[in-house]
Amino acid sequence: RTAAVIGAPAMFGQPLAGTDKSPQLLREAGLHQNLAALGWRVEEMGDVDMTGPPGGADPAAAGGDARHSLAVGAGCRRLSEAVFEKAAEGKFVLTLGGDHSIALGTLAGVLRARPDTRVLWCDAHADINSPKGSPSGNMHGMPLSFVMGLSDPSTVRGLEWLCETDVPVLRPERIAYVGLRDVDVYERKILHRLKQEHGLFASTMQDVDRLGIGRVMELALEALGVTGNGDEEKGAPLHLSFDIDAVDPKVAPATGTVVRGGLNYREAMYVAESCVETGRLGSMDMVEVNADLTEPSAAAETVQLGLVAVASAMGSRIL
Ligand code: DIR
Ligand code: MN
Ligand code: MN
Ligand code: MN
Repeated sequence: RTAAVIGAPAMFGQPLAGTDKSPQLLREAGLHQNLAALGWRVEEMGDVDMTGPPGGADPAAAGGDARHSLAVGAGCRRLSEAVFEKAAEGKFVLTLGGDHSIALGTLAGVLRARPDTRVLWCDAHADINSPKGSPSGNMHGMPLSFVMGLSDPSTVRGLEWLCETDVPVLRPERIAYVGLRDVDVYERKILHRLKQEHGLFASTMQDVDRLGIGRVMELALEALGVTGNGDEEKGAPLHLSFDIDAVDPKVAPATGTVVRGGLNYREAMYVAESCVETGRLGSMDMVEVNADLTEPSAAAETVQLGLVAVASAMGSRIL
């Protein structure tokens, strides 16, 4: 099997520089060797330009309620093309962020190539703010709002391409949250409504406390309809969007929005392991690692955690 590795060194979806360095740090930590050891043929696609629109207009100049939307939109457009191409070739698509705004690009590309895709969103945050509902205006808190058709991309400068491209909307039944513990007021309203009207699966850290990660992942994958049944040819593909801030800051300190009370090391690995065990996992994002925010040893530990989470999702096993 072939894995396409795509770098998405984005930083304009949030205010802190440094997320743009992660793709290179993950590669330097031994990503390719790790994947090769797991039996993958690795196709390195290099980094997509996530800096701004062609022509170089000041990315800070546009956006309004969606800050830096020209840069985020232009980068995600290029990223979605790269992801679409590799997904359409039937390859595993691994995208290295970058902040979580890149999921706008990866999901647009994956959904276009594989319209049946289900999404496991492992994150402390819900990332489903609209530009108006967002308290921060940071687009890493908004990707799902656009991909799920809850906000109109045609109203945001830089995102017009998303309506002009043939991207199916991600329905609420097709996304499951794990790790939630920091949800904004507007997001709560949305999640409650989607839960009630569509049976959205949105689990929180309280569910992990109560049920354990094993049962939470079982319920999440059941809700998505991707429980392993041995039939590799049939069934919907699964995408794992892994925000490193889902993991407790004691384990993953180098990230922009740390929230205490997160997944421990084994719980984080288990999320990845149970995704690959479905036999349906076809793509993954690893996002929000920011090595500039801590001292070097803590940063290296966080990069390493990102790497082992990727390896776990791509087949690494204890025995
Ligand atoms: C907050 C923080 N919900 C916002 N978001 C994120 O600004 O929208 N941190 N995503 O990763
Ligand atoms: Mn996120
Ligand atoms: Mn987050
Ligand atoms: Mn529905």
